[in-house]
Amino acid sequence: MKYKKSRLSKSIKLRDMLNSNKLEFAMEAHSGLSAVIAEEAGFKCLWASGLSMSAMTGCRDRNELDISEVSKIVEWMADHTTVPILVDGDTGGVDYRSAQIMVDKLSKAGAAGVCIEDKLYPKSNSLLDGTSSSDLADVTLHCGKIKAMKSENPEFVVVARLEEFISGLGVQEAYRRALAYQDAGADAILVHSKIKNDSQIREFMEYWNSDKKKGFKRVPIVIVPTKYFQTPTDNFREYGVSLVIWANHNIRASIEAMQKVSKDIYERESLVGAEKMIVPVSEIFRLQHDEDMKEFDKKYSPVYGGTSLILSGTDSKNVKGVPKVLEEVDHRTILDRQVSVYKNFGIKRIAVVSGQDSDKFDCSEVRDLDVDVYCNNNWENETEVGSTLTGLLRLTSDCNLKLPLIISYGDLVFKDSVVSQMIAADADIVIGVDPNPQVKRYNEFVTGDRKFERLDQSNVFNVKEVVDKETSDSTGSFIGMICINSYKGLSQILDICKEVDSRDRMCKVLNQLTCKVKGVYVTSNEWVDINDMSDVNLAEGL
Ligand code: SPV
Ligand code: MG
Repeated sequence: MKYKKSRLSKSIKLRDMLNSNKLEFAMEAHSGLSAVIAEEAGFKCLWASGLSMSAMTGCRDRNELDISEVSKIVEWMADHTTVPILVDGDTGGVDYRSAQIMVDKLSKAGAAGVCIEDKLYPKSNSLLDGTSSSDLADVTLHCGKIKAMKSENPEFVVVARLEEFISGLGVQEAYRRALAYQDAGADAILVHSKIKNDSQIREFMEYWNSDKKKGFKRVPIVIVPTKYFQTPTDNFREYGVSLVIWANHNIRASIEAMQKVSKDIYERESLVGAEKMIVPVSEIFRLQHDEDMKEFDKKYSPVYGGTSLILSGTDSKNVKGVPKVLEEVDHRTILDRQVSVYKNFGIKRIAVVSGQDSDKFDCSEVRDLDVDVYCNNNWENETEVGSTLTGLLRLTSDCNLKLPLIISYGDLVFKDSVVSQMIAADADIVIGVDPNPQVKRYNEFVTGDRKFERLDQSNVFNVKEVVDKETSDSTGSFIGMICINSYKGLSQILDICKEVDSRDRMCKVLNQLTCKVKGVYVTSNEWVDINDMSDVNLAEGL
């Protein structure tokens, strides 16, 4: 997905947030979906909560999920978001080696850092009653884990969590351990408290800030105010806290919503009540970025069932007296080359409009290509506009016409890239335009809303004008290819072809379109129009 960025940069982002002088916030998430929702709300950091991830799977928050399972959940979260994720690593496992494996797995999953608490494995949730000092891990065991984790991956953020207040001990023990964990290499300390006010946090911060004032280095402090939620956030700013974790609010919100909706549907035996309580299905698709698929499909999948119309209806004879589309370039006719490009895109229905020497199309080479040949009997008095009308009338006479419909002049040799860009552009009609000012082949000039720049990410632009005279605003020259991507575009082009004089230039038709028209800049190494032997040589090199 487009979101998978460098893991290293996410760790750097998290470390920068911790070390900024601003109070920052991390929102709880426990799945890919909740992570997307939290990022969309504006959060710059996510907390992969152990409590929530366990609850989401129906497990207890007691190390019932193993590290591979946690890593998989984190991977889904990281795959679909861009912000750093701090993972709740519980105790870091039984020993230093489990803690190292945890860092390895979580960093591979795309997390930015992990937080480990100084309790014994298996731990239970800190907000449950009954945690006592006998549940605490030995300081040296915890320091060993922190050192091992930092040696495994120095970039990966390690936050050491103090459970002393949770276990009924005082600030001296919490402070003593915080210093030990900082010395072991922790990037930050999480001070946990479950009383209903912030007095323990304030007390701890007094110790920490007093050290800082004396010039000692002290790592950033992280807090989890689930139980002291009534404390004004400005207090935390005042104490110099670095990161606040809103630790379980998405899972709690979802539990209430699911309970209400399940009960309502069960009791009513109907969806009538529930429908008003829930998002429409389209919201799921939006959060899944389903919209992107349209663009991906257009870019990467064959179009299966499109149509193409090759125009050979005008006086397009070559020197040997055959229509130009039957001219050979490196032992293959132009028609054969165009047909094979179209077939590469899954386009099956291909028609050629013939004019002069229509009988030349009645040969085994053309029959083998499986194309329809429509003769424009009035070819002598008409331009490409007349041939286009002849072709479109035939193609639309049955209701099976499949879009996109690509029209190409019969003297063109072009690469797949031309067609793929035209099909992928989001517009009713897309035209191919060569930005090279030397190219004036059809003398039809296009003005786009931006000029071609070699380093631009996209070659697609909005078409402002197509005229038969070059102006100072012209940004390129029409190459003789039109891609009709919508039925709106098709009906407009058909109506205009009927209205204008069939001896008019194609630019007259294109210029009257009111639907969304875009151009694609196509460079000379992607197409050639065949006029003479030098063009044939150029086309052979494509
Ligand atoms: C979690 O969110 O899993 C935590 C925070 O560890 S707490 O539930 O308060 O222990
Ligand atoms: Mg936890």
